[in-house]
Amino acid sequence: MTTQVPAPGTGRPDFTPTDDVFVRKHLGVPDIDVADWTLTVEGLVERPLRLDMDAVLALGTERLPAFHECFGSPFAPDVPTRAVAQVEWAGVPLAALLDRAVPLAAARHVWFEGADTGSFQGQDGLTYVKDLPLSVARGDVFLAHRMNGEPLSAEHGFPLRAVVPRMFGTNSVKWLTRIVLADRRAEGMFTTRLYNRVLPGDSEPRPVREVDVSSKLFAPGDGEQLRAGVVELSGRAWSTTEIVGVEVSVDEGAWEAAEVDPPGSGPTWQRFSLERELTPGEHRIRCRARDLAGRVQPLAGARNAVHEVGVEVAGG
Ligand SMILES: Nc1nc2c(c(=O)[nH]1)N[C@H]1C(S)=C(S)[C@@H](COP(=O)(O)O)O[C@H]1N2
Ligand SMILES: [Mo]
Repeated sequence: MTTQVPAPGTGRPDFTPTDDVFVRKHLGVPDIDVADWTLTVEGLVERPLRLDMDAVLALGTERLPAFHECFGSPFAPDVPTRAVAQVEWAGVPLAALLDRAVPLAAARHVWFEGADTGSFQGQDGLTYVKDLPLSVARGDVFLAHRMNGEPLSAEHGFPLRAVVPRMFGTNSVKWLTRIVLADRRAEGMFTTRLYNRVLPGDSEPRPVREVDVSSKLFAPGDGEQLRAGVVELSGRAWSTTEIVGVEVSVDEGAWEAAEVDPPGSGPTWQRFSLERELTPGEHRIRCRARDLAGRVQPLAGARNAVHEVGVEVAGG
C-alpha cells in the first residue's frame, strides 16, 4: 500500500490516497442529489431538527485524522481481512447537533440510518442502520463530509457519513439521512442479527464495535522480490489505545522489537520499522502488536492474528 507525504518520522500522520481506501457496501450505492438531501435528528429530543448541507456546514468544520478498518465478513468473524486505511476526515462532531436537538432524559441510544436500501441475506426492504449508546455517540461520533481534503465520493458516503474513531468501519454509517434518539437498541439485520461476536472470555455475543489490537506489514509486500542485504521491514499498528510495542519475526525466529513511532494525539495508527539482514532464498516475515491495555495479537485463529508476508530474496 502506498501512503502520502509527510514522510514517516515527522510526527504527523500519513494518509492513504482516497483511491486506495477500501469500499464496503451491503445494499448498493445510493444516487444522492445534495440539493434534495437532508439530515433529520428525531425521536426522544426536545427539538427535532432537519438540516440541509448549508446548515451542516454552518456548524463549522473540524478535521479528524483517523485509521479506518473493516471488520470483515460478519459471517466469518475469525477470518483476517486486513482492510485498513488512514484518512483525514473533515466535518462536525455529533455533539454539536445533539446540543441543538437536546435529547430527552429517556434517550439512551442513538440510531444512525443511511439512504441505501435493498435486500441482503434474502431479506427485502432493508435500510442500513447502526446504533450506539448515547454516551458513546455523544463523545465519539463525528459527521464527515470530506475525506482527504475532498468532498466524500459517492461510494464513501456522499454527502455526509458518520465516523466512529477506534471502532470497526461497520459502525460508520454512510449516506447518513436520519439520526434517531431512542430508549432502546435498534433491532435489525446490521445491529442485533449480524455484526455480533463472542470475544475470548465472554459467553454472550456483543456488538462488533471497538477494534482489536492489530498490525500490518506494508513493506515489503507479500510476494515481493528483494535483493540480499539489509532490508527495512515496516508497517502500521493500531488499537483502541496506544500501541506500546511491535515485534517482528523472520522465519519462525525470535520476536525482535521494532521501533514504534509515538502515538499521535488522536485515533491514528502508529508506524513501526525494523532493519534486518535477509539472506538469499524465501523468507516469511511476521509482525505482532501489543497495546497499553496489555492486548497482544494472537498467532492464529482470530481476525487480528499476526500478519505474515512471504518474500523472495535474490541469490548473491
Ligand atoms: N449506509 C451504509 N454505511 C456503511 C456500510 C453500508 O453498507 N451502508 N458499510 C459499512 C462497513 S462494513 C464499512 S467497513 C464502512 C466502509 O467505509 P468505506 O467504504 O468508506 O471505506 O462503511 C460502513 N458504513
Ligand atoms: Mo466492514
